[in-house]
Amino acid sequence: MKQLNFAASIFFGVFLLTISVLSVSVIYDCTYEKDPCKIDLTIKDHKCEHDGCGEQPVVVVYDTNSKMPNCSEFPAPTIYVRPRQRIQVLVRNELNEMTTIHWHGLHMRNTPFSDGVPAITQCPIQPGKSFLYDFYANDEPGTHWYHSHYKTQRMAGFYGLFIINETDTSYKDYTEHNIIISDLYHENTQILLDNYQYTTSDSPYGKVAKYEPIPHSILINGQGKGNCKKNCNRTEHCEENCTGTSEVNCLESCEKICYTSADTGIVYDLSKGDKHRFRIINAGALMEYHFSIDNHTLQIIEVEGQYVEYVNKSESVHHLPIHLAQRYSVIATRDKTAQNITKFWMRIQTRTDCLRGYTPCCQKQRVVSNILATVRYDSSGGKPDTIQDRWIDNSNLRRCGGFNLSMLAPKNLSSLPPSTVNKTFNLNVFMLADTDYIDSGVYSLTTVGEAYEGNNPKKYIAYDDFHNTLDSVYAGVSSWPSTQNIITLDTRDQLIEVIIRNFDDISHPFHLHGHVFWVMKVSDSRVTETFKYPIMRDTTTIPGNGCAVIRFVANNPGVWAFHCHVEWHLEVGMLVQFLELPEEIKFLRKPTPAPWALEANPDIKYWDNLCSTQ
Ligand SMILES: *[C@@H]1O[C@H](CO)[C@@H](O)[C@H](O)[C@H]1NC(C)=O
Ligand SMILES: *[C@@H]1O[C@H](CO)[C@@H](O)[C@H](O)[C@H]1NC(C)=O
Ligand SMILES: *[C@@H]1O[C@H](CO)[C@@H](O)[C@H](O)[C@H]1NC(C)=O
Ligand SMILES: *[C@@H]1O[C@H](CO)[C@@H](O)[C@H](O)[C@H]1NC(C)=O
Ligand SMILES: *[C@@H]1O[C@H](CO)[C@@H](O)[C@H](O)[C@H]1NC(C)=O
Ligand SMILES: *[C@@H]1O[C@H](CO)[C@@H](O)[C@H](O)[C@H]1NC(C)=O
Ligand SMILES: *[C@@H]1O[C@H](CO)[C@@H](O)[C@H](O)[C@H]1NC(C)=O
Ligand SMILES: *[C@@H]1O[C@H](CO)[C@@H](O)[C@H](O)[C@H]1NC(C)=O
Ligand SMILES: *[C@@H]1O[C@H](CO)[C@@H](O)[C@H](O)[C@H]1NC(C)=O
Ligand SMILES: *[C@@H]1O[C@H](CO)[C@@H](O)[C@H](O)[C@H]1NC(C)=O
Ligand SMILES: [Cu+2]
Repeated sequence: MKQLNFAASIFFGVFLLTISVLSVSVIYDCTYEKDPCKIDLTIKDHKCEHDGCGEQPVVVVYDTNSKMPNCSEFPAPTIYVRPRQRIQVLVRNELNEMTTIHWHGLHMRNTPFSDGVPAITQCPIQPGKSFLYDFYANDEPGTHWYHSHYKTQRMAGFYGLFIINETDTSYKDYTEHNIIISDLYHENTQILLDNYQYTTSDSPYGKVAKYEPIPHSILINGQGKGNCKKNCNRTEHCEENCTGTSEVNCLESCEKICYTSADTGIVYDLSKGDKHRFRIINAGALMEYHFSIDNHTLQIIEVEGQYVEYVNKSESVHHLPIHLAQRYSVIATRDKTAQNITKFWMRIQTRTDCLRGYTPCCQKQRVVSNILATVRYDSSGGKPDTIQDRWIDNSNLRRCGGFNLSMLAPKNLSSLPPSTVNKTFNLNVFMLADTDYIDSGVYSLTTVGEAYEGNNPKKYIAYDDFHNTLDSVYAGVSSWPSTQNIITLDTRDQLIEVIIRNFDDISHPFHLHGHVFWVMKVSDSRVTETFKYPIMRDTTTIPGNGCAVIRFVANNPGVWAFHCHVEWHLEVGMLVQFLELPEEIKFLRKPTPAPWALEANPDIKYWDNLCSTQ
C-alpha cells in the first residue's frame, strides 16, 4: 500500500555540493483497498533540517511498518481515499505529551467521536497509548488534510494531505501536483505560546496583545529556506528599512536578512500530458499567502471539496490569495504570449502587509517573502528567468480578505442555499487586553444566541485533558458554563445563519468542523459584497474590522468547533462550539476499536476510556 512519490523533488546541480533537504512524500493509497482501509501511524518527536538552518525539533508522522522516523518523509503521509470509503487510522502516540488528530474537511457524519478535538470530541491520546480513528470519507471528491489539534503540535510539522479521489467528473484524467504551503519556527513553539498569552504594556501603544510570533521560514512540501545565520553573508539590519509608526519597535536588535527570495529547488514537471491540476493548501500557523505562476492564468475548479467555476467565464486570475487551512484546486494555463517559454517560477508570496500593524518591522522583514519552485514544460535542467507579475494584478483580490468570492459560483447551481433562515446567531470577535483575561489568553468571542446583545465578551476556557463536551452530552449534561461558548442547535434541518463581526484589525480565517457552509456575504471597511451565487467551503476569511455571514443546515449530530485557524488565536480561545442535535447524538453508538487494531496494539484505548488515566 505504501508507495513513494518521486515526482516531488530531485534537484540536480552541476556540482552536487550538499543535499540538505530532499523531501519525498510517502502516500497511503486507499483507493485500491477494500473497506475499511487500515492505516497505522506512529507519531514521534524528531529533529530534522528543512530550511537550510540546521536541525529543528519537529513532529514526524510515519507508517508504523517502516519502523523509523525519516526526515525525508515530511510532512505527514498523503492519504488518498474513495468517496464514502470507511477509513480506520490507528494512531500510536510516542510523543512526550498528549495528542489528537483532526481530519479537516471530513464531515464525520455519525462519527463525531473521530473529529479529533481535545476537550470537545475526545480526551487526547496519552503518551505511550494508541487510539483508532474510524470514519467515512465524504460523498464528494475533494482536497482535505489532517493535523494535530493539540497545543502547538501542528506548527512542528504534524499535518498531511487527505484527498478524496475524483470519480467520474471531468477532472479524473488530470495529472495532480500537490502544493502544501507551511511554515516553521526555530524556537520552541510552546514557549512562544506561553509568552504570547500574556498582554504586554511595554508597547508604545499602551496595553495591547503581543504580536503573533513570526515564523522563520516558509516551506513548500516541507522544503524551504530560512533566514538563518548559517546562510547569511550580508549585514543589512532592519532599521534601515523601517518607516512610519513601526520604527519605534525596531530599536530591538534584529536578525540578519539574507534574502527576500529563495528557491526551494522543487520542480513541477508538466512536460508529459497537457492536463495538470495543482492542489494547494495553506497548512501554516499564521500567515496568508499568494500563489502564482509567472505568465499563467489560474482557473479555480475546486474549493475545499466543492466544484466551482468563474461567474464570468472570460475573466482570468493570476494570483490566488490563500489563507490558513484553505484549499483550492487550480488548472494553470500559459499565457498565449508565453507559449515559447518552457520554465517559469512558481511563487508563494508572503503577505507580511496583512500582519498586525505593530508587529516590529524587523520581524516582518525576516520572513522570506518570495518562495520559489520551478514549473517546467520540457525535461531539460536549468532555472527559469521569468519575472514576477505585479503584486496584485487585478481588482478582484481583496486586500488581506482572501480570494474575492464574487468571482465564483458553484458548478452545480442547485446547491445554492434556501432563502429562509430559521435561526440567526451573532458572534463578535474581540481582542481583549484586559488583565482579567490574562490567564485565559487575550482573545475571546462573544456568542449571544439569537439576539445581538452588544459587546459582551465571553472567554472560552477549554476543559482539561480529562473531560470533553461530547462525553458530557452522554452523561446527560444539558446546561453549560458560559466559558464553554456552546451554541445549541436542537432542531434538525434548520437553516442556521451566523454573522461574525471582527473587531480586530487583522483578518481571521474561521473553520467550521462537521460541515461545509455557504458564504453569503463578506465585508471590510471598503466594500460589502453579497454573493449572488454563494459557494460552500469549510474555512472562510473574516476581514479585519469586517464581517462575514455564513449559513449551514443543522443535520449532522455532533459537537463542532468553529474557530480561527491562526494557531496562536485558537490556543488562546478564539473558538465556539456548536452542539448540534444533542438528542440525536445520544443514539449514536460509541465506537470500539476494530479487531485488527486491537491485535496490532493491545494497549489501545477505547474512546470511552481515553479520559481515564489508567
Ligand atoms: C487516486 O489519486 C492518486 C493521485 O492522483 C492516484 O495515484 C491513484 O491511482 C488514484 N486512485 C484511483 C483509484 O484512481
Ligand atoms: C528515508 O526515506 C527515503 C525516501 O523514502 C529513503 O530513500 C531513505 O532510505 C530513508 N532513510 C532511512 C534511514 O530509512
Ligand atoms: C557567502 O559568500 C561566499 C563567498 O563570497 C560564497 O561562496 C557563498 O556561496 C555565500 N553564501 C551564500 C549563502 O550566499
Ligand atoms: C532595505 O533598504 C535598502 C535601501 O532602501 C534596500 O536597498 C534594501 O533592499 C532593503 N532591504 C529589504 C530587506 O527590504
Ligand atoms: C467578463 O470579463 C471580461 C474580461 O475581464 C470583461 O471584458 C467582460 O465585460 C465581463 N463580462 C461581464 C458580463 O461582466
Ligand atoms: C514561438 O516560436 C515559433 C517558432 O520558433 C515562432 O514562429 C513564434 O512566432 C513564437 N511565438 C511567440 C509568441 O514568440
Ligand atoms: C510575462 O509576465 C511578465 C510580468 O507580467 C511580463 O512583463 C512579460 O511580458 C510576460 N512575458 C510573456 C512572454 O508574456
Ligand atoms: C470582486 O469581484 C467583483 C466581480 O468581479 C467586483 O465587482 C468587485 O469589485 C470585487 N471586489 C473587490 C473587493 O475587489
Ligand atoms: C446538485 O446538487 C443537488 C442538491 O445538492 C443534488 O441533489 C444533485 O445531485 C447535484 N447534481 C450533481 C450533478 O452533482
Ligand atoms: C425553516 O423555515 C422555513 C420557512 O419559514 C419553514 O418552512 C421550515 O419548516 C423551517 N424549518 C425548520 C426545520 O424549522
Ligand atoms: Cu485569528
